[in-house]
This record gives sequence, structure tokens and C-alpha cells, in this order.
Amino acid sequence: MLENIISPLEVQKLNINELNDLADEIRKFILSTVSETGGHLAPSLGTVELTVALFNVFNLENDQIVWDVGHQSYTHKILTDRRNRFKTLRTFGGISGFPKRSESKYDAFGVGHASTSISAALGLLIANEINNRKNKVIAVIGDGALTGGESFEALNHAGQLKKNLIVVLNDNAMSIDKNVGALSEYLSQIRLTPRYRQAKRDFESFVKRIPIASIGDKILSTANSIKYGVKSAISAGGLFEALGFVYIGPVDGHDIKAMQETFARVKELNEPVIVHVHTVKGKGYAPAEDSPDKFHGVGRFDVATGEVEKKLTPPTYTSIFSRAVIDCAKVNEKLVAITAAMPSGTGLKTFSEMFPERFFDVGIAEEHALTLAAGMAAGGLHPVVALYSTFAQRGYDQLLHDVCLQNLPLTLCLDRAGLVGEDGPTHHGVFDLSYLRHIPNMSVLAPKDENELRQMFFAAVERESPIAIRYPRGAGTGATVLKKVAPLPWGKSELISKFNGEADAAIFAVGSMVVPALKAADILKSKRIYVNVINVRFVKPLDEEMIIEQSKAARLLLTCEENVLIGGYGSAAAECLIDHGITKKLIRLGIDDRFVEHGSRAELLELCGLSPERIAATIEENINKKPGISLKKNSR
Ligand SMILES: Cc1ncc(C[n+]2csc(CCOP(=O)(O)OP(=O)(O)O)c2C)c(N)n1
Repeated sequence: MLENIISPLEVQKLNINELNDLADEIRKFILSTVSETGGHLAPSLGTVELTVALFNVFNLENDQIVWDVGHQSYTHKILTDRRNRFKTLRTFGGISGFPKRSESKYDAFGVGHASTSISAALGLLIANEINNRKNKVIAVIGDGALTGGESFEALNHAGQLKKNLIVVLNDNAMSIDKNVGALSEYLSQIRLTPRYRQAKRDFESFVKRIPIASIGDKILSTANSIKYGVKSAISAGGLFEALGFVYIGPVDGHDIKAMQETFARVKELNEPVIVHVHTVKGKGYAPAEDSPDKFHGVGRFDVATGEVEKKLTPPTYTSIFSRAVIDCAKVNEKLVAITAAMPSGTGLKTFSEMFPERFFDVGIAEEHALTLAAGMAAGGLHPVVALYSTFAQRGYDQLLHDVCLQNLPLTLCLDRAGLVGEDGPTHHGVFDLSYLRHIPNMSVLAPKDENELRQMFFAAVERESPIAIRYPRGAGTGATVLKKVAPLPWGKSELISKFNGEADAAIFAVGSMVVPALKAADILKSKRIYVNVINVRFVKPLDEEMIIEQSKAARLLLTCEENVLIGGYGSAAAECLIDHGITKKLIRLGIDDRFVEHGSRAELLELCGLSPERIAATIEENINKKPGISLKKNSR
């Protein structure tokens, strides 16, 4: 059937049996493809019927769907213009794992971070009205993404504007891990619909039996207000109704017919409406239904057994952090740990089991996580906040205004810093050095390997100021991790490879770039080009002495970082040279002023000039060049 869907409008012509068959076919297609490419399997399996029903009722040539996070949009991609390219999902040059406006006219809004859909859909609706475009705009948001504050800012605004915004709440009771928070509990109460419906019916019949005519006006109004209060408390969706939305649901999100009927009704309304849909994360594939967290985002796996392909690699940075935070907590009673809906991803899951009273999962709420931490720090605790670098972008002002301005002790552990690979530009953590380095009181550290991560972590939690440690996604370097903690000379870089005599170049490598820099030095040595290698360790405070010393010890300076060049470590080194009146050739390698696409980490590092071979080639090209003005970019 899928072959016949040339335009999304074909889905409107299908009868219910055909729609069900189509959904089955799509589910198999997603399963077989993602088992090869990896990707967000469980979220996308959960929305197959929902997407088919939306395509059936709405006109995708005119109406717009805004997906939240966008990790559940595989059916949307397959039914629009990407079925033939679906096998290239998340590969270099292939289609993105998220909706992307530049990829398809059917992708109404680009996404990757959570809780944006209601704001964006409302914005589209307003633009369409002003542009005299008559259409429907539908935001599809998960119960996890709904925990993000921006969702509520948008609901609050939409309720006031009273425009015909359609919000589909895709409730599967899961975020990546189990969803958390009072809102999640509220939604699970609605899940118990039969009891609620019965309670509501009982109450209504009780109210009807009150002999209102016989009891004066005062009692009547009291009875009415009680009726209203109790009714809104017990009726499913009272919270959304209080915000100005018509609430419809819950609807079975795997029953296409039920959704068809609901969406057809919703289409006729002319006010904000929320359709509450229940789905099962991982629907239709037993291993994913049983372990929706494991199959939320997954690598290659065997469809028959559900076994995920494992490569033999050194332990990940995440697992080293996981161990370090537990070991620290055992001796430091003031240590508490916070994450924003990522206990597994950041490595805090075991901590949460060992120290439940000292662990806080705040939901997808990075801003709140940071100000909460600031409050805890002001109250005498030492909070460890574990976030992915890309999601910490959300908390910039909280870091600046709530944490750093008051110089509160906090250790911010930024996982997935640098290029993350297949998730692409929405997820690369390549801005943190720039958005952290300029904040007063902040220290910014980057370990060269897993052992240094542990050492840095222990040093950070002992200090009385805000400190960020950023480390990359995936396997470490294989370094031996020492249990014993050695003192870390604060603000000092480490000269790890030194040529006796004047070197041809000095490479200042930040964190993950140390190993490639050492490899580049080896490549160059075989060509009789001699290089010093410095492990930067501290992007802030900056080790100016080391930079000045190397400006005398080497003919060429080169900085290397998995961060945007603007405002990164290379900028800091350049500022240092200028401030000290040193004129020395400095080449900065990093991400230049553009967003980097998706692909494997190795492909992207090569693309950005950060592989050992490309670092070596850049040095070789430049050591004999006469100083002068060249407008050619050096990194690609
Ligand atoms: C700002 C931000 N923080 C964290 C994440 C990581 N993340 C991706 S999906 C997800 C859970 C989303 O849950 P839900 O919206 O219920 O969708 P489901 O996966 O259950 O379908 C999280 C925490 C993100 N994408 N954006």
C-alpha cells in the first residue's frame, strides 16, 4: 500500500481497513529500517496510528502538523516525500531523524529540543491568519515534553487568544525514562477514566437531586459554585479547561476509527482544543513495549531477538561520571544530584537508586533544574547538575543570573559536549565553551580522558564556586581510571608532549581533541615536523603562562576544540596573545560559523578538520607559509 501513497492526500481516500493495513505496513517498515540505521524507534512506533489518522482527517497540503521533539515523526516522513530515502535516516547526507523545514515542505517547523510545539504552532496560526491563509495547525506533544515550562507559557497564551489551535497530547506515561511530576500524576488519574466518569456521574445525579427551587438564592449559588468546583476537579481535563481549552479524551491512540471520529469533530471547532490520546510507547514490537527506555533511541539491533549490537569499547564518559558521583556522595553528605528527565542518559540512574532522597529528576525543565540547584546551593548543599550540553543552552540566564552572579557552588556536568553524530545540529554540544566562558565566576574544564574526568569531578565538588565540566558522547579513550584522587593544579594546562628545542608547532587541544592532537603529532614526526602538545584542561581560568611560554617555544600555535570558533578556547588564546602584545601565527581549529549536519562522529570530525590527519595536514600546510593576510578559511 505504501508504494501507492505518492502524495499525503492519498491517505484521505482510504477506508478504515486500508488505513489499518497501511499502519501495519508502516510499522514493519520503520522496524526493519531502524534496526539497520538506529534511531528513535519506540517513540515512532507509538505514533503510527495517530499519524495515519491525522493524515486521513486533515489536508496535509494545507494543514500543518508541528511535532514536539520530532523523534516520533518517522511515519510523517514516510507518508510525505521521504519514503524512498527513509533508509538513509540519520546517515551522512541522508535524511534527518527530526522534522526539518529544509528537508520537506511538509515539515512545518524544525525541532529536536522539547516543549516547543505549542508555541510554534500558535505562531504559525497567527501568521496564517494575518496572511489570510485558512488552515488548521496541530501541535503533537508528548506527556514528557508537556513537563517543559515553555509548553505552559504557550498554553497560557493560547487560552487567552482563543484561536483554533489543536493540541494533540500523546500520552504514553513515559518520557525517556518514566515520566515524573505532579502533571504526570494528574494525567495518570485521567487514565483511570471509568472511575472518574463514574464519580462524575454520581456527583451530577446527586446535584440534580438537590431541591434547588426550595432553597433560596444564596444556597443556589453556593450549590452551583460547589458543583462547578467539584466538577472541574473530578472531570477529566479540568486543568486544560481552566486554561481555556476544550478538552477531549482520552482517546485510544491505536484505534484509527476512534481518532478519525474525534479529529473530524475537532476540525469543526473554532477554539483552542486539546485531544488527549493514549498510546503505548514501542507499540507492536514486544522488546520495545517491554523496555521503552532502552528502545527510545537505539543503535542497530536484531529484530528477531531485540538484541542491540554492542561494540567492544572502553567504558563511556557517562559511566565514569556515574561512578564518580556515587563515590563522592558517599563521603560528601552535602552532595545532591539533579537531572532534567535524563537519569539514564546522564548516568544518574544508579545514584537515584542509592540516594533517592538526594536525587531530583525535575522533568524536561533545564531552567528550573539550574535555579533549583542555585537555591540548594544557597541553602548550603553542593548540587551536581547533569545535563546534555545542548539542552543546557536552555538554562543560560539561570546560570548567569541565579548561579554565577551569586557565585554559588555548583558542579555542572555537561555530557555529549562536542559533535554528537547522528542526531545532528539540534543535538551537537558545540556552543558550551562560548556560552560559559564569558560568565564571571564560572570555571570551565574539559578532561582529556576518563581518568581526568574523575579527577576533575572530585576537585570541582570541593570548591565554592560554579564549575562546568564538559565531556564527549560515547566511549572514553581506554585510560586507566585511578580510584585515588590526585590534587588538580587549578587553572593549569598540561604539557604532555614536548620537543627538545624549538618546535615547529604547538597544539593546544581541548578535552576530546587531545588524543587526535597526539596522533597528529605522530604523523608529523614521521615527516620530521616536531610538535608540542598541550592538554588545555582549563578553558577558564585560562592558563596564560602556558600560552605565552609556547609562543616562544614553537614557530606556530594551533588550537583545537569541538566547539564553535566564535568565543571558544581559540578565541581566548587569541585574546591572550593580543593582550600581551605577542604577534605570533595562531591557527584555530573548531566549528566555523555554521550548523553541522548529521552523520557519524568520525565523518563529522573529518568534515570539520578535526581528525588527526586533517590536523596534521593543516600544520604541514602552514608551518612554512610566510605571515600575511589570507582570507581562506583554515578549517575546511
Ligand atoms: C530541552 C530538551 N531536554 C531534553 C531532551 C531529551 N529528550 C528527548 S525526547 C525526551 C522525552 C520526551 O517524552 P515525550 O514527550 O513523552 O515523548 P515520548 O518519547 O514518550 O513519545 C527527552 C527528555 C530534549 N529533546 N529537549
